[in-house]
Order: sequence, then structure tokens, then C-alpha cells
Amino acid sequence: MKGIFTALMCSFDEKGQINEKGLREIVRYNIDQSKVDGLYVNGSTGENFLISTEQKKRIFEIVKDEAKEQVKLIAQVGSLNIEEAVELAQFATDLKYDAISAVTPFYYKFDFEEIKDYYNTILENVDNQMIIYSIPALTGVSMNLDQFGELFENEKIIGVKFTAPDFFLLERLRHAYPEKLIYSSFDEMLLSASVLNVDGAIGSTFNVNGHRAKQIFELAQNGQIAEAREIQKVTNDLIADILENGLYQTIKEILKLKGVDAGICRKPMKTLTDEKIEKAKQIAERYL
Ligand code: NAY
Repeated sequence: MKGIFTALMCSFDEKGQINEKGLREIVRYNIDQSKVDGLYVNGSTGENFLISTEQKKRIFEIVKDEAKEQVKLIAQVGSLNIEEAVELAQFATDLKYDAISAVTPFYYKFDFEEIKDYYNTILENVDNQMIIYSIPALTGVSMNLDQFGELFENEKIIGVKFTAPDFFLLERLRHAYPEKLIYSSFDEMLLSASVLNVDGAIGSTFNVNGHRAKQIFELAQNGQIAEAREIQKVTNDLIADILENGLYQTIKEILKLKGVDAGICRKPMKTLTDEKIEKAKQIAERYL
């Protein structure tokens, strides 16, 4: 379960329906061209919070059918509707996903006991291993070292997707829980996290830049920091341009330029203007 995992995009058509052919092409591109170690399915990048339960299940099915056993698969099942989370966790487990992951419950200001109960409830109902998905900037939910430790007492919780720029907490977690899996999840901070000995990374930009993420991670593991820094620099030039132009939309546009039918983002995400489509082309030509 270690290594570089793409936070997988999903291809949607103008009506917001899943474009199965396009989704299969995205999976293939990640496995065959970028050679990533795994896929994180139905995360933020997969527009998970914009789609129905049936669509989430269909995406799990298509991705598993296309990837088979070629790479590791993590199914993000988190939901404010706990029955939906359990249903998706069972569904992905039946499909033989290697692990499930659940975003911390958000919107209502749940206290820690409620968050703990959410994870334990999902895990009581499913025979699989869980990776906590912590992304305070989007959920407003921050947990401290002791709280992570309390969640980790459940042996089925095998790690955390740590999507935060808090390197103090990251180092403390690494030190305190050497046996748990820690995935760094801001692609622009991959090298810094790798130096702290994370087990892997999960990222949206890996859909187009997975090959460089693999290089950064492997060079850092070999102690070749200067070389890794060069690649992180180019990576961050790319990420800065992508973020300025529109994150998910620009990644989809770049995939299209690579011959992958990545479709468009679901509303209320907007589509790119002609000017931004042109900019995406320039970004692809410059860096990819
Ligand atoms: C997800 O579930 O798809 C992720 O959280 C992937 C992590 C990404 N975060 C978001 C909010 O998209 O890869 C990062 C991020 O896009 C990247 O570092 C650019 O800032």
C-alpha cells in the first residue's frame, strides 16, 4: 500500500453523467503512462461530493474492472449520511478494493467523540482496512496528535491521508506511529513530506504529473535530495499554473490533449473559457 496514488478524476459528459469510456482511459493513462502505484477513487478530485450513490458505485465498478489487480485501489466512501458510507464501504469491499478511506464528517461541527463513532460505525460493518481522510482546509475539521492516536487504537484504521501543510504535526505523527501508513496529499509539498518519511502520497495533479511524483518520492527515499528538489521545482511551476487556471478543469483539459477523453467537471464547477483552454494547452506544451 506504499507509493504514489493518483486521486483519480472521473470523466463526466454535458449532462453530468459518467462517461465510462473516458473514465477507463483515465485509469489506463495513470497505470500505463504515469505508472503510479495506486488509485484513490471518489475523492475530492473525483468530484465525489457532487454525485449520487449510484454514480459512486458505478465508478467503483468501472475502475476495478479496468485496473483489475494491476495497482492498489483505495475507495473513498465518506459521507455525512452514515448509512451511505457503510453501504459504499461494503460495496467497495465486495469489489475487493484494497482499502477504504473516509473523509472526516464535516459541515456540522461534530465533536471528536462523534468523529470517532463515525469511523468505528463504518468499520463495525465492513471487513476492510481504513485510511482516515483528513483535509482541514475543506472540512474545517482539524485533529491533534492525541486524537489521531485515539482513532488509531482501532486496528482496522491503518493510516491517514494527511492533506494539510502542518509539518510539525506530520513529523509528530510519523514519530509516534511508525507502523501506520501516512500519505502526504499536497502535491506541491511532496518532497518536504517525503523527507519526513511518509509512506506515500495521494494527489490530483498525479493524473497528469504522476511520473514526476514517482521520481520525487523515490529520489527522496534514496537520499538524493538535490535531484528531487529540481523535479519538485518543475512540478511546482506546473502546479502554480494549473491552480491559477482552474485546478480540476485544467487537469481534464491536459488529459484531453494527451488523447484521454476526460470530459468536463460537474456543475456547479464551471467549464473553462476559450482563453483558459488555450492556457491549458500552453501549460501542457511547456511541462508535459
Ligand atoms: C482528493 O481527495 O482528491 C484529494 O484530496 C487529493 C489532494 C488534492 N487536494 C485537493 C483538494 O484537490 O492533490 C491535492 C491538490 O489538488 C494539489 O496538491 C494542488 O494543490
